[in-house]
Amino acid sequence: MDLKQLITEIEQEIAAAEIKGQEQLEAFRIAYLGSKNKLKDLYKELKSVPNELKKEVGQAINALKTLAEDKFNEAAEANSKKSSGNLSKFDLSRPAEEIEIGARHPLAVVRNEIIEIFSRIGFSVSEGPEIEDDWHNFSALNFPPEHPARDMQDTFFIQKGDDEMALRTHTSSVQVRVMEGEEPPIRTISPGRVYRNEAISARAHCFFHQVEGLYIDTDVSFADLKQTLLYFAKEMFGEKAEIRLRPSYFPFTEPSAEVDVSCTICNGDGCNVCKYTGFLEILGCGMVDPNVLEACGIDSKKYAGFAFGMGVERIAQLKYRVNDLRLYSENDVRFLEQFKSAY
Ligand code: 2U9
Repeated sequence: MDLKQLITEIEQEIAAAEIKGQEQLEAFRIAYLGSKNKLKDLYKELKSVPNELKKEVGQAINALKTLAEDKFNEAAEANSKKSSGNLSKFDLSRPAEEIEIGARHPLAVVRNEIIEIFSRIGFSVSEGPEIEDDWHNFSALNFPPEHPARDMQDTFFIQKGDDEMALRTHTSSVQVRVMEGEEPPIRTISPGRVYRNEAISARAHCFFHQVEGLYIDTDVSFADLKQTLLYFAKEMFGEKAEIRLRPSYFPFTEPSAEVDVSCTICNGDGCNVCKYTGFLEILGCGMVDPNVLEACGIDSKKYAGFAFGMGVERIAQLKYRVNDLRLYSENDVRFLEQFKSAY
């Protein structure tokens, strides 16, 4: 074996060793300075070196040992500097970075605001199932057997064993359940998700959110309904808000009306948001049809009631000027972040 060549190789190895961390430093120490280091083997080989060369080779191996020690010390020093240097980079008195917290979804913000407004005048909150039977979604609400809403094209139907169920098309079904289970006076709102079999576009979605209200007692009149809705409009859109009612038709209310609020952009002067009418449609309402009261076990001779329903997306759209319904369900943070200050 060419001992000199081996010495040169090890010399190069040591010189080239890049010692970056504590682990590499320890590996280097074991290889060149440990109890079974490579240099020891060289010393053993020295025996077979011819006498006249022993001195020279011995000095070369000694030089290797010194080289290894120097390299080790140098790296150890650099390493300890680096770690103490790191520590001094920390300013422990510096205030922590602000933690990014999420925001409520705009629909939740608006739903909560609607709930708050009606709780202030004594309405409770009722919730119920999203998968409903025909009775609670349609029949009890006075939908005739051939009503188009009962069609596959408008409603999602689900087979549950032998029973055909529907994804509720409105939260009126919850209020049917309340009337079946409670004696008047009833004063409740039901917020929740509802489903319609529609193609998704900027103006329609296959699901959306409603808040419906129901008030049943002796001597409830259309004037009570109108004043309740005026109170709601002013709380939601501001003291200047006015409402107007237009006659309409729903199977479950008689008489029925659609309610507009004075345009939140131009205060009724006319602008492109209200299409120069000065008003924006916000909800539907009416006096509960006596057929509905009777179907739910309430004596329509003794009691009367009003009901109303609104789309949460629609109210949020008017409050925040959202021009595309799809934004509500796309989870795009650029949209959602804009509601960080809302509660
Ligand atoms: C019962 C009896 C009657 C709730 C009502 C409306 C009118 C209405 C729409 C507004 C926009 C649905 O979200 S929307 O598409 N709703 O116009 N809803 S009266 O009437 C009821 C509710 C429950 C027992």
